[in-house]
Amino acid sequence: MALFFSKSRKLIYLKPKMGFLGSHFVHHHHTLISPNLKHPLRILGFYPPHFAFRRFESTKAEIQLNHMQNIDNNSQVLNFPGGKVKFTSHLNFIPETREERVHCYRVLDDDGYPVTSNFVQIDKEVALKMYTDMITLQTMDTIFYEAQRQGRISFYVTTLGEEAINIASAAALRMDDFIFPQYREPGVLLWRGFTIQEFANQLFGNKGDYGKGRQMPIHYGSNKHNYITVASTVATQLPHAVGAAYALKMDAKDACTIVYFGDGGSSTGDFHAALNFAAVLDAPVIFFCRNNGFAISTPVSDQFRSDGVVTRGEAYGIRSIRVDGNDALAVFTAVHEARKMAINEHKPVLIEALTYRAGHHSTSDDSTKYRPANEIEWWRTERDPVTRFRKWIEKEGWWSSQAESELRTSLRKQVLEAIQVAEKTEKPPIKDVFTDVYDVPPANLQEQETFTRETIRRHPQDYPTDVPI
Ligand SMILES: Cc1ncc(C[n+]2csc(CCOP(=O)(O)OP(=O)(O)O)c2C)c(N)n1
Repeated sequence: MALFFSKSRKLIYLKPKMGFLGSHFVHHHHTLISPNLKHPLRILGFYPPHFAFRRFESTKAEIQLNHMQNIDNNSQVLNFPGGKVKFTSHLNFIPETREERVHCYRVLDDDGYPVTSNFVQIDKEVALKMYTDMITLQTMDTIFYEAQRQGRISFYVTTLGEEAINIASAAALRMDDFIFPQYREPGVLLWRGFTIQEFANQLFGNKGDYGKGRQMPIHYGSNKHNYITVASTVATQLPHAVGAAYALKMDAKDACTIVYFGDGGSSTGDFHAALNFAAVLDAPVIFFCRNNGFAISTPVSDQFRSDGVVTRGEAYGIRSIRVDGNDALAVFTAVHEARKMAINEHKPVLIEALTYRAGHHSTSDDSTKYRPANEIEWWRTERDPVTRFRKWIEKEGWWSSQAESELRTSLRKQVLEAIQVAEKTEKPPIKDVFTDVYDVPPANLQEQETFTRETIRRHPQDYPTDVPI
């Protein structure tokens, strides 16, 4: 297809007769669809009275074309494919930011007092499980982190500062909903019943690990709990969650998917592809962004120029909300409502939870090298999500100092015992390195297995004794 201007400045459009690859052209004159000021023809100084754009010969294209030609002159509305658009004579560029940043929904103030009654009520039993799981998460983080420092495990990532996000979002979901985690959401798995021993088995890569010791520590996963295994590659879980959500919709399941990611993850191509697919497919997926201020050492000021991540929802036609990620009741309410919209209306929803990564990125990081120690301290003391939730349950009369110290003592014991058991449990056998990918292992894999076994036979002293051969 080619476009030319005739002497009368009418746009002439050469239509390939045999479809878009054809070489035989015929001339057509078409009615003007008044281009807006951004149109290249205007930039060139042309004001063609007639303009049309036709792609292929198809019934669909024909219908679209008819729509485009149907301008309602009275109301100055363009019937554009996808919906009507009003014309304007104002040369208004949409500003890059709003005058005011998107507000952040919260329920509890820093002292644990509800500032609104506009939230989903939770009963005592749920509240106490939420609090217990937050403390369990904290205790696991403290002790497993130490175990890494002692060289007993190779790597660890804490969830410090993001306990409310983990536990409250999990509490607002149902077991049939599928979880697509990044790596800082073990609390969701904990909420679903994954035991401290199961966490320890994965960290130590022993034969109790469902990944058979083939992954780095913290790459948890559990079929039983609808928790898709963590992938190191940032944000690859986003398109997966959309596909799974679409499948749930097709199967008319009363369930949705939720996908967690960080502010860093929102800069990947996968994020954008996932949001767009979810919007056009009406997939029941909750996009949960933990905006914790940093992607390792990259602060959000270097991550994006937009008002965080929440504003991106609108760009893709997705409902979105910003919540205080350190307020368990706000997180619970937002996810609870988002789940209803996702399932009942088949709508994706984007939640941006503002929080702070109060620990280092991982055991391979020292965050004091790129952010002030007093900033970390302020978030740990003044804005700690666990303390805030504790103040609320205490005000409700559901918790006491005695219950607190009993819980902490018991959990510490449980985590230490789990480590001892995990450490003593033997590793998965060597053969597991070579299984589970191919039904029949290809020749090169068989060669590698033979080579590994021969090498171990020749140098037994260089191989761990707790890996069965
Ligand atoms: C595709 C990809 N790029 C880079 C990395 C290295 N990497 C691991 S974690 C991380 C930061 C991610 O930050 P964010 O998404 O904000 O999550 P947070 O760690 O803050 O929870 C990066 C860049 C990776 N694992 N995968």
